[in-house]
Amino acid sequence: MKNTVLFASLLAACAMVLGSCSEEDEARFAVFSDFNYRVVMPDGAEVASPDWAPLLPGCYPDPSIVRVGGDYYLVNSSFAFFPGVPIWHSNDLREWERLGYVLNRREQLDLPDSLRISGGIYAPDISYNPANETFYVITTLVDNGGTFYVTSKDPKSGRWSDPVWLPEVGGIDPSILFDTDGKAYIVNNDRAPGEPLYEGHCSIRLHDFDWRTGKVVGEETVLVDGGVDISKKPGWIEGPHLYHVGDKYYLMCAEGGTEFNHSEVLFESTDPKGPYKPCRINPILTQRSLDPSRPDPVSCTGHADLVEDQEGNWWAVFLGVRPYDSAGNDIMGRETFIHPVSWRGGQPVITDADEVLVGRAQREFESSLWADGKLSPYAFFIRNPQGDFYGVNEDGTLNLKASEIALRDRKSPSAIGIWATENSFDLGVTLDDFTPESTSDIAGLLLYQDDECNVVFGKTLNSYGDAVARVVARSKNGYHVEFEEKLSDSSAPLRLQIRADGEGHYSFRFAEGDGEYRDMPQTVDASILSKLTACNFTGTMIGLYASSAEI
Ligand code: 6LW
Repeated sequence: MKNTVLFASLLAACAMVLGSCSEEDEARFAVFSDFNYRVVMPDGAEVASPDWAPLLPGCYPDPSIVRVGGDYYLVNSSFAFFPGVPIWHSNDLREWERLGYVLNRREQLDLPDSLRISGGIYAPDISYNPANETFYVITTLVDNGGTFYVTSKDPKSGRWSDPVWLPEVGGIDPSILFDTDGKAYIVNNDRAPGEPLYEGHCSIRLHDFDWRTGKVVGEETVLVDGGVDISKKPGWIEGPHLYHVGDKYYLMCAEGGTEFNHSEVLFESTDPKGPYKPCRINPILTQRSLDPSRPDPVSCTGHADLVEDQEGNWWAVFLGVRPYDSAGNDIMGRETFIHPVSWRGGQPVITDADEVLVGRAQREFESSLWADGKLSPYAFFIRNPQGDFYGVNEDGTLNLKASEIALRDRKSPSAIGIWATENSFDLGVTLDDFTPESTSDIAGLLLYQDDECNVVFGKTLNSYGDAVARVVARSKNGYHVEFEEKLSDSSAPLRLQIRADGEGHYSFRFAEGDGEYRDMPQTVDASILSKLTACNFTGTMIGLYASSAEI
């Protein structure tokens, strides 16, 4: 009786919030409350230095930044997650407010079933055209359309245009320079000019961009073939940004690929279309020559963008990784860092050749998934969500439909999450109501790297029909581990908690009603979700999952 009454009220509440759950929608919902994510500072850990370590904890790679007056805006890659392109605002480069997402409408971003999790949106670039007082975000929808841009008069409004596609711009990592003479240029990574001479042989190309018509005009120009010194077979020249400073044009690129060999390099010319020559000091940022077992490392640094503050000081934002072990395994993926820029001999330099960047645990960064009747601005879904499968209720609970989509289906499962921001954290939620009817029904906490590499800790049934708390951990190469504990009261609220210990282990515990927590019998090695294992560009999504189709 209790469940029936509760469920009827939930349908009504859901209809009130979403206007879409209807009586005939007999799908079952899991009801959650008290989602909490707490960063657990390792014993003796120092809080990060205030400058940059990291600036935006969590999977926020490929940062691009622009300043207009006293307002800074910063965007990141978002791959096959929806909404797309996280956008942030700051007035001081220190404290950042999350504005939500640039691509927040289904018409702006099509992430179809089966799209690779590391496909989708790569490396957006945000810029501002004073001639029409308009912000531009240009990016690449990899595996489903290529290069496009959207515009807005006010990023704080959350209103961005529909995509304008630029099929002439190939490759990835486009960025726009609106020059002082009213002209505009798009630079991007693309394939090698001719036959590739080695693995990773790429080029940087330039197109004239007529912002009045929104079209690319003229022929493209190859600005860089290979990298700083092609005789050394430099791989993956990408992430280009063009700057006009004084009488010079600086072309800054990432070189070496976004793993341990990553770096940032710089070229200069007196003409936007070149010829460009490498600057005297290169690379201007890297940590690749350092001992991987050093304390608190920041590795894989590269893919930078520069901004000048109102006092004339220059800063670089760039991506870096804070691995939890010397092998380079990580939980957060590539995060955004910031560092002051010095000018040496007429060129910008981000870090000295021997400078060691140190990444440290951050204060709590984001602890809710929903509040005040709506999802957190950090929340996201896997690919485009299919219809309304969730509802935030007036009583502060959240309904999540146990859909017939499993994580392994490479579709859009019934899952909502945020990015893990530290190697050590406690993640918890209360499952107030969920009545599994088979061993395939499950609802609970999710740790997600991709369709194949993920961990679910939730309530389901065992083969005897008993309610159990079960952990299902899956990864590459057929890795599949399950363990469970029988529940004593299948109708009581179930509190679930996952702890990441900072050293690469996840532990699990649960409590029924107001009872004491009980530990699950095993732990799970975090490396099964590391981007090294999954070979992804992403970090670990932490959130909720419900399904009637197993995992
Ligand atoms: C990004 C490119 C890269 O577009 O990874 O490896 C891509 N380097 O710069 C996704 O982060």
